[in-house]
Amino acid sequence: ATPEQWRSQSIYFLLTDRFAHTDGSVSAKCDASMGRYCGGTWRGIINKLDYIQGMGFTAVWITPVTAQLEEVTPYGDPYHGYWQQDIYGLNSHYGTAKDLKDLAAALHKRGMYLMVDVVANHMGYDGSHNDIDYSKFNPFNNKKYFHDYCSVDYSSQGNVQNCWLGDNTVALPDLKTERNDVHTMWQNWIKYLVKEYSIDGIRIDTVRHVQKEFWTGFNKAAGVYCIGEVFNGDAGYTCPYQEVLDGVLNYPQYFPLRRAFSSTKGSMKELYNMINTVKSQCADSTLLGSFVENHDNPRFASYTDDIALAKNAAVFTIMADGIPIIYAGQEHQYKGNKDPVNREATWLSKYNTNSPLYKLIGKANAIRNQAIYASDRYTTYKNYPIYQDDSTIAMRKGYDGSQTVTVLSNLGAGGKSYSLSLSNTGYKAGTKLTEVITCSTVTVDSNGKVPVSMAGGEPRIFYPTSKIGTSLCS
Ligand code: ABC
Ligand code: CA
Repeated sequence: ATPEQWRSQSIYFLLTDRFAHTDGSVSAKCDASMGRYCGGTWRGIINKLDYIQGMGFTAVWITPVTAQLEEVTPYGDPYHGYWQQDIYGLNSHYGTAKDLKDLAAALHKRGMYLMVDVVANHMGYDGSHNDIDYSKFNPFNNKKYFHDYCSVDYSSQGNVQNCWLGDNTVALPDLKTERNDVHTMWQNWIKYLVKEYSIDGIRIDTVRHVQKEFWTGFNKAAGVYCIGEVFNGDAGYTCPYQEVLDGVLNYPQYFPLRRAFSSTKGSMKELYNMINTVKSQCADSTLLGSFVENHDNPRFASYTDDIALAKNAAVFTIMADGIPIIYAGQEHQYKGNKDPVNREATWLSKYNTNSPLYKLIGKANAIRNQAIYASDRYTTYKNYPIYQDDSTIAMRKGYDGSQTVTVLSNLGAGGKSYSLSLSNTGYKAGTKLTEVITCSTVTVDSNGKVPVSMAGGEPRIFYPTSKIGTSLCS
């Protein structure tokens, strides 16, 4: 699928090993701290698509599918998929080629997309850089395809690109991506992978560790939307990667977003400012990936167990610019505080569809999906922050008459009740609006202001009642 088509999707991100067993077991043990395979499969995902679609998601991003190192390392297994050795083989722990193809087909039957994570920066090896047996890698079966060893030091970009991630326990041999043959081998592979497994989009790992020029050709060869991981909070550093890839994960937004809502003292101003910074520095904020959790960072609930704060963070993620990404387990307030314990198995929640965040995420995705359905330009309108005070932020997205207005708070569940009279929403005086969290209605006043009642630190999302359709709030 194209960038244009991806703009309107909403992504559920999961680690294949941690999402679902083939038999749907909810009692299988999984102690994330062990770093071992826990038994999730592609077939397991197929059997749980109702659960994912029930939250309004339209796409699933799965961790890498390639064949991995086979040993049990001191860090455990490559259950996450980032320690590959054979890029043409599949990780048999997740199932067969047929299972993966069936997953794509099952998603497509529902009108959903499959996004697959890929790594082009490195291979993985059980041991130190001195011990590498290069013949184990396919097709990069010779030392000549790799940079000489040095360990990454983030103070120099050349070093970040040409030195090795990993360590002496698990080495991540760094490919000589500037070689023409390596470039061609990667392009041939990504073309093959996308076609063979009917993949709709690609998430690219460790993008900042490969020279920018590499990605233009790689993205083109993939022929589908590519979103790169540039793990850096500085928009000035991260945005330029959108000149070589369709999109990047919105790490610049991630840090202020997490800080704004992870305590009642978080800064709304910092978040407000970052919305504008990203809009001005990135080529297209509507093609970025919006998230507040992933498998590399502490879970949101490890900072606070306040449910109202978690709701506001999730609603921001979904209603801001770009493609929302929710990390499996976020809907159950999982609270693992770092790699590897932030990779808890989803089945341990028993796939509870009544959890407050499961329902809230479902609602936010539903109103976003409805806004997109009602106006095909909804997603290209750039999120406009219209109001901010010490504990509130309000933002508008969508053209006149079909815009959403989202009002968020970080007062938390104990937050006082207060009212706002909101300007700059663009709604005409007299318009009837539905607030979709409470399913109540308000009328825009004669001065064009929207009366907003905040309470208990809960988020608010407004949308014209005439366009809301029948499934929400009826
Ligand atoms: C394993 C064990 C860990 C153990 C570790 C040494 O080895 O599990 O317990 O501590 C995979 C696995 C990991 C595994 C690693 C290494 O491989 O998932 O479990 O850790 O073997 C991607 C993936 C990630 C994956 C890899 C490797 C890359 O999402 O899951 O890890 O294929 C860097 C990379 C980034 C990478 C991330 C984990 O490390 O750039 O691609 N993610 C700074 C740097 C970033 C750096 C980050 C974390 O630290 O700038 O480049 O990311 O190390 C902000 C700044 C940021 C700054 C942050 C910390 O602060 O703006 O720039 O990030 O303010
Ligand atoms: Ca590199």
